[in-house]
Amino acid sequence: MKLYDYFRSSAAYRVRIALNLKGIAPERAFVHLRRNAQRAEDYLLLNPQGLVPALVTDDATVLTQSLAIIEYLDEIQPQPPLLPSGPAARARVRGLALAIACDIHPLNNLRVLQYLKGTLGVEDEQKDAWYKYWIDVGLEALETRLARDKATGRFCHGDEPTLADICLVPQLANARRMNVDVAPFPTLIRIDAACNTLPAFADAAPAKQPDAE
Ligand SMILES: N[C@@H](CCC(=O)N[C@@H](CS)C(=O)NCC(=O)O)C(=O)O
Repeated sequence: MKLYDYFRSSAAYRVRIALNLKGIAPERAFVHLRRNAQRAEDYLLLNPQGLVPALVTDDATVLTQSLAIIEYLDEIQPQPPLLPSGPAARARVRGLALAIACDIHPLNNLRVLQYLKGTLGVEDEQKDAWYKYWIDVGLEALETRLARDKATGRFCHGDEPTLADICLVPQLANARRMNVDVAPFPTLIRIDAACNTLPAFADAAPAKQPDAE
């Protein structure tokens, strides 16, 4: 397998955590997003969306979208499972993961920020306010939900890491990098700390990647 990765990409960070949990170590290729390598012709041939991650499987199928890639990994290597058993529990975990992957992360993606600044001409201050606002709104709802639900345990769902934790940890790392105050989210902080005691999470951190700058 070959993973197209970038140390600071939170979507790629999700896939790195899942690969580590599964004990799978693919070949890696690094797509430098700040240098727009995601829009180079050779990468667009692989993923016309011009986004990382992409995973090329052993039979040369190109997979895109971090959550689809993670579910693929979970299917080819079922242990440890990344989704709990039971339809309602699985839907809860997917719901938490999608709240991050669909409703927080895309609003703050590099191309969105570049469009705000480059095309719409907003000031840096306004762009940063946009970034922080959407993270804040999203994390606040997640905090309420996780603090209230009985199903929340050491991790987002019970006492084993799932797809929800795989999405939460990179999103919190992003928030901290952008100096968003995460103190109002104690449950998220607690779960993030629990995840990062596990080598699978800690080793996937941006600073530990070969392309880290
Ligand atoms: N929904 C996609 C999102 C992928 C994505 O947005 N990747 C970002 C990095 S986290 C990217 O490649 N951005 C490049 C750009 O915006 O130009 C997934 O989960 O894989």
